[in-house]
Amino acid sequence: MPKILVLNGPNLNLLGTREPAVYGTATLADVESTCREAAKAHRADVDFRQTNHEGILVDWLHEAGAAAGTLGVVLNAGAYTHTSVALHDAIKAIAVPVIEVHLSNIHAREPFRQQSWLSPACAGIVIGFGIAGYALAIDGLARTAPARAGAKP
Ligand code: CA2
Repeated sequence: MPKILVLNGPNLNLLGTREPAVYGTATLADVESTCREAAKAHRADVDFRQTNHEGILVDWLHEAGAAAGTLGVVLNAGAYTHTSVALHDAIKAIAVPVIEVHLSNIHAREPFRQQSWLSPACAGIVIGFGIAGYALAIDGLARTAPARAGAKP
């Protein structure tokens, strides 16, 4: 069965505990269920992970690039989105599509959140749809991955 790797970055383990006006009330476990449900419709498996460490996200992206049968990666890199050249380079370095997801519309927030170092390296972006954005990203990956196979610039 094809696999979709869903990677979550720093502080997303705290989802649902604070700032409901910005991030909603769903927890990361709810995000995982949403992803599994969305992937099931495409007969794909989900490998769902969270870390607070930038280098671990880099390692996981490399792992996705090396694994056979990975349809793509859904990545919410949290605050590393706005700082990490290392993640930009890792996304560029792998031949699987990476979809950047954000719960909130980062362009409608503080100026420091309006810059993403990841967007130029990603195959697609889903921003501002709350946890539904993860399902939209999985849907987009599953619909476009066959056409993309081996075609990442
Ligand atoms: O909107 C998003 O998905 C973000 O990636 C979330 C990150 C933020 O740094 C990005 O700018 C945008 C932060 C996630 C932290 O989430 C928490 C939620 C509740 C309580 C504590 C942290």
